[in-house]
Amino acid sequence: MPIPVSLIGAPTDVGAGARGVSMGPEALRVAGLQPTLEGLGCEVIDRGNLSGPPNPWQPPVDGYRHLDEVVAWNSAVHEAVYGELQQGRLPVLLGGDHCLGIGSISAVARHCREQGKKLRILWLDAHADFNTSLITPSGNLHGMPVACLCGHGPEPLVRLGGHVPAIQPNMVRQIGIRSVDEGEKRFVHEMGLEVFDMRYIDEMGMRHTMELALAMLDERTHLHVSFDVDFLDPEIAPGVGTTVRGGPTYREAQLCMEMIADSGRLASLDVMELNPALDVRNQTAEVAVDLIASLFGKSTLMRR
Ligand code: HAR
Ligand code: MN
Ligand code: MN
Ligand code: MN
Repeated sequence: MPIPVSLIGAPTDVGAGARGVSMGPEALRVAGLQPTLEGLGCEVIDRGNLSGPPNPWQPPVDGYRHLDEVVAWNSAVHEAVYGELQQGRLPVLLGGDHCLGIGSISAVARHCREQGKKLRILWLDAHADFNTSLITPSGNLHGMPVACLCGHGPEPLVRLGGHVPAIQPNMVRQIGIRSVDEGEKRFVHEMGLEVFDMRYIDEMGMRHTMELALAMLDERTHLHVSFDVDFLDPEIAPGVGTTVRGGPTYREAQLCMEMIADSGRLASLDVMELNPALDVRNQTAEVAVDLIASLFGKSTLMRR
């Protein structure tokens, strides 16, 4: 049976520190996301773009930049993602900045609670996105979604999905991390987040990393992948607002995606932080689409 996939565009950069990720959804479409997934046997509906407030480009207030706008966009994302899951479809959120992971993952968590499913979240990112208003160096909410989902953040974001906290830290595996702020580092440790940082991947390899990140999944597990494109090394993915050197190579990233596909449990996906204003001839969008193809089961040879 073909996998029913729904593409949902969320063209906003209200949570980011640089303008331009609002153009991410269209760049992914131009790079051929829909035909690529159809070529792999998926049945794809493009739902078009959500709408929400424009980016007012104001300084932070009480440690948060654009909180009202971020709440509005996340509410729209929550309803859209939840609606697709209710219809038995696999939502692919096209960001947009990573603050939208709050709306997306709170919807996934709500669906899992109602369906009695276990939830595993893979957070592929250069950043831990675990800041709070007290420790953020920027006030940008795209640096805070994991903390918000775990119950640490502004009230309207923390209770977006109706259940506080939306998730437990032990549901999350972070992979590729290499930029964590000082206060954030302490908070990640305090909350016991499981982080496979770049040093771990260097020393142990992507294969071993993914074996651990995907350990103990079963047929009751809903696997959500939140793919921040800045996860990738800037050599292959320059089109993001916050590049950090020393990320996974093209092959390491492919192996990561292939092993997730092999788990057979992928049930929802975010593709975030792609910034066409900083890209070179849409190459980062094309790399992202290549990797998403692997995530949906494209492989070089027949697999045993
Ligand atoms: N940690 C920094 C901050 O909170 C930068 C966060 C950048 N985040 C993303 N998403 N690009 O991972 O301001
Ligand atoms: Mn389901
Ligand atoms: Mn991120
Ligand atoms: Mn990031």
